[in-house]
Amino acid sequence: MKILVLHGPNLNLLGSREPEVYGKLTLAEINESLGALASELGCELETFQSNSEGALVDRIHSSTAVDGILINPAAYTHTSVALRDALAAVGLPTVEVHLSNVHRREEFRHHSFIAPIAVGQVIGFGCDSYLLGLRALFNLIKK
Ligand code: DHK
Repeated sequence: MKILVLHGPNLNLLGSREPEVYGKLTLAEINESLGALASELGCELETFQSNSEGALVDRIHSSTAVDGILINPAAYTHTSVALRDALAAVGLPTVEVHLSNVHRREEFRHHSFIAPIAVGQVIGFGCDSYLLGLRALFNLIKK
């Protein structure tokens, strides 16, 4: 089983970016924790971060040898029909995650274009959102 982990814009700055909102872990540290959990579960992971909407869409299109997608679309969550359409087009089970609880934040973060095509969301638990999301996606695909 192979799972593609996608990180959206500005997540490359994790660690130094608004740590009171997004936590102190860097993206490399989050990817490392995901890698450790993937080994424990016995699945393969591929991780990709981009600040560019088009690059994320292209990566989704080329996800042919992948069984599921774990995505933190970051700001594109609230703006991107293109990302949502790309995920719908490939039709892979998708779990949406967020480090912060977007519903406790500004109104513009309350709407997700991705949620209606995702199997589920895990939000508000920092790095654990990713780990819980990976576990849930793995269990779903395994069924
Ligand atoms: C990350 C971002 O960059 C924001 O634009 C989202 C999300 C929330 C997060 O909590 O992981 O609104």
